[in-house]
Amino acid sequence: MLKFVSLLLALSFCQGLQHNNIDDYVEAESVFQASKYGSLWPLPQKVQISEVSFKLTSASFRIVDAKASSAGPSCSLLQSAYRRYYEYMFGSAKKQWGSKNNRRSDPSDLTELQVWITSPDSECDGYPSVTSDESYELTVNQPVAVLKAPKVWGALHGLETFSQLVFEDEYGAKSINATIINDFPRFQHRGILLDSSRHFLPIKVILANLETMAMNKFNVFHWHIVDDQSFPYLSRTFPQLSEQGAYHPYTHVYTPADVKMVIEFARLRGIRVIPEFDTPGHTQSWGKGQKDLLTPCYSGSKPSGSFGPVNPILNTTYDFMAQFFTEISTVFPDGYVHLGGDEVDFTCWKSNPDIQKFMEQQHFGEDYSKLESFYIQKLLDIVTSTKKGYLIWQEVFDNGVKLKADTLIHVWKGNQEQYQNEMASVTASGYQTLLSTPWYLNRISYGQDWQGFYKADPQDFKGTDEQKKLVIGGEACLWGEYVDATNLTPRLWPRASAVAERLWSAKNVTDIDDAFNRLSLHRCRMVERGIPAEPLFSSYCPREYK
Ligand code: CP6
Repeated sequence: MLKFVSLLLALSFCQGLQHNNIDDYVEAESVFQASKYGSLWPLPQKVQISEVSFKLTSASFRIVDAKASSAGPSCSLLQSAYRRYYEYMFGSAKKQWGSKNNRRSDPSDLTELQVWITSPDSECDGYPSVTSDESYELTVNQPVAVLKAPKVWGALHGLETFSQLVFEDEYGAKSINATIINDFPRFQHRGILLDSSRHFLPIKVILANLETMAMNKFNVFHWHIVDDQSFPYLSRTFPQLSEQGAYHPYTHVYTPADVKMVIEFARLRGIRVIPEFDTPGHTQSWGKGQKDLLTPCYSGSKPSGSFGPVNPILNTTYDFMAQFFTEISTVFPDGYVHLGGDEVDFTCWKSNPDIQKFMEQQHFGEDYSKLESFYIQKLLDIVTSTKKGYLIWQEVFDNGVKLKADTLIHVWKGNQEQYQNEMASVTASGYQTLLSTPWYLNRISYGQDWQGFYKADPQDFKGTDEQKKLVIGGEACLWGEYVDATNLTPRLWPRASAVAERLWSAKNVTDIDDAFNRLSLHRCRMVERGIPAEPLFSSYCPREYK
């Protein structure tokens, strides 16, 4: 009771919240306790759930455009979302979908969800961006439910929330409580990093991940597409990069058509695709197909035959980068690219006599981070000329590289004290920032490690309100050294869901017991939807053997 009261105080808009049917149902069925918020995940900003409930049947229920909506039948983004969510709620291949005959309706049935895009430009045919309006209002009442959103992006989130409100009563009939929800994200940038270089990730794994991201209201797919180990990106301008650098030149590559498919699948779910082409380190695979791109390492006075980071002293390097990033700027529609810049090893640069000579000419002394900055600054100018913004790992900021004011600094290193200090100093310099350090999901340990992910808050550091506003969100990272198609999904979900709620819900949504109860049900829902998400703890799912 105490917990309920404090939650009510914390979410003071929840007047009128009563004990509801979801509780009765769940308490009877499972070992975990029911939350007042059923299986909602991430928790919306404002929720009022009444004890009044309605039935939904696949025969009589439809999702339709509201008459006044600025998006009509020609908005295929919404039409395909209606179909997707109808199938999640009622199962697939229901003949009744869309047909008006044969609709019996009981007076207590909920028969329609009307989707109303209120802004004149629905953005149906556009791409989501960092400034997209993702808000929505959902009212479930008789005889119809109404989902109002300024843009399609909010409507997509509202459809997910609506589907999360539907539950089965003890006879297996679908029900929904009268509900009012007003929702919007706490942070604009809520990402997942997947790494397709250490292991090739088949397209269907990437698409399944995007589908699951939408269930968790994530909106950025950070595609760490290439790295030292392999170069699966098939470049039209430099096809030899993947011919020589992929694990296999035909089967383990992302063709232009594959990349297009990923971007469109993501767009239809309100997800941005930000590719990362990490340089000057982490580039061994680039060297296979691009002669003279990497620095030759020396042993004594002779080349050793091995190569280091990108060679920063050759004009040909910058000609290559200009052509390469011009292609990237047209292939990926998002306004940002991630340029990496992390973990540059200076050993090879130090061994090379031509680099040593260049260091002298430039008066860099023995400070190889100056050489790194020299390279990055030229790269940033090249990418700026392609009209893209950029994200970079924190080392680039740490080395004092001159950055455009709208550069996003991605914090990934250190312990809690160190990353909080880093967030403080990045924002004190006026840059926007993203946090990943506490959310390295590739790190596994025994027990409920999702609780640690859940407790981390990207605005917990010493700084002014102005500084806190520069934190635009965070990303959960799943680095690929120990992950491929066999284990990616259960390693990521539901652990990434903990990050999803931290980045979407209000700052004061921190009740770990309530989170456990909702997340357990959310995980069962992901499993029912065909996503092999691992369990949080000893438990069973309400419908797992049906
Ligand atoms: N690859 C690249 C990696 C990592 C980084 N960059 C990494 C470092 C430490 C851990 C996990 C991943 N594998 N390109 C750092 C941003 Cl624990």
